[in-house]
Amino acid sequence: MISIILPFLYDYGMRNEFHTSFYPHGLASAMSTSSYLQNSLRSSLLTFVLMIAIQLVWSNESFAQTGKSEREQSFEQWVEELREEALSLGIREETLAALDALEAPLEQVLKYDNSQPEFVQTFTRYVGLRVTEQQVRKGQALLHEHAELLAEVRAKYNVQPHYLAAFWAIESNFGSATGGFSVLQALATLAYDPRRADFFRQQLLTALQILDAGHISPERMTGSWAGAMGQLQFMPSVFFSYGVDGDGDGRIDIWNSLPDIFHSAANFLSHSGWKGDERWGREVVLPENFDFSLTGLSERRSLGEWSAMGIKQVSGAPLPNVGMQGSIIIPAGADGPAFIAYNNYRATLAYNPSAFYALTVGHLADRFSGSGPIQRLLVDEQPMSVADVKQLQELLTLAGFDPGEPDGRVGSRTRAAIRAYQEGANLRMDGYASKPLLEQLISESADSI
Ligand SMILES: [Ca+2]
Repeated sequence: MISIILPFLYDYGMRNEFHTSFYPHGLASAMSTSSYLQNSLRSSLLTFVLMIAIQLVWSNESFAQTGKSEREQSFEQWVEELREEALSLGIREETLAALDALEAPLEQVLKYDNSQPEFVQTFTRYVGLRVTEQQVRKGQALLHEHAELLAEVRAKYNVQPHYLAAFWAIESNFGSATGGFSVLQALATLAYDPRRADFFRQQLLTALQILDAGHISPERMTGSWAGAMGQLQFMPSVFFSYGVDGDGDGRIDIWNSLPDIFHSAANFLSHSGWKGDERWGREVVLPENFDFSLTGLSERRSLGEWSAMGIKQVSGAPLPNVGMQGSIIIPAGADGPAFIAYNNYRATLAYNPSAFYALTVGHLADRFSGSGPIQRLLVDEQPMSVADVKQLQELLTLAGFDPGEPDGRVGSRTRAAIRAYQEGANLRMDGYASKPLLEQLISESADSI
């Protein structure tokens, strides 16, 4: 399953490197900051799979405008048909008794699924919610507490402990926020809903296979509203492909067993290309005259080349003289912080194809090892609302650029259109959708009338 998903996913990550989790934003408008944090913490791995599903639907038009909104088949008939398919896959009848407990589609799941963000998340806020002094101290204490297990996992999969702790922190707040939904119920709700039915039906059938193998009971198979499970927030297909029985009790339990949790996460990362003798990247300072069209994952150069352009560590020291390649990532535009991202940053995107996510995992891991905060975070950035982004897209179109359908989402096409506009206007080509850029386009369009 994952082998089908991964290339797609990687591509998605490459083209949407600044796109952060769509769902957490949506949740943010409906919830307090603390519950938002809880939810965003448990929505990263699920997000990557969801985003693929969303991408499929959003690639042409907003899904609100496409597809049927309701099935003609009743939920009960649909469950019966699913049961037949599961039986044909060899899932035992006694396992399928869990389907008897399914209720009609869960309103709460659909509510989360349909929630829309009002504002585009800023990098400062995203990091600020996830990297706090308290989280850093907690992570350090847990690294100490589980040092022996983590060393064992490192020896086997070549993934450093402080990174595993960072994934664990961001996925589930070290296991304390794993989501309280029945995974079967959540997946059945989303699979019955016609919009992304095929994707969630596959996840549901895989969840039934996991139950059939006896890894967990249906009652304890809990997760997010979108079916991301346990302390790692693995979707069923990821569990199925990468889950590991770390404690050797015959079951893979990513809900309760720390050996299973760390082995599974490290196994996934190892298969995603993680290198245990490298860092993820680091914050850097760009020279005054830097060519911002060189930012982004598609530009990959040796550290020597970046050094020759005048890029330095934030301490002012030169970049290390090692044979590694990196890309320059600017999550908040030309005025915000800049990072050089190595191979492990790319591996992190396999977990969740979001630059904000990958930078935050890397930064949190650095903090666990004693590094300081990000030096150049913007403190007073005005967030763009979704309506602002739509207006920006409309104005770019009027000015002869091609940001795609004005949908209020900053995707790769919108960034490319911004860069093209910036090039013509002799501006720094950071491709970043900001308020000042919007204001400039508004004033230009007023001038041209
Ligand atoms: Ca186990």
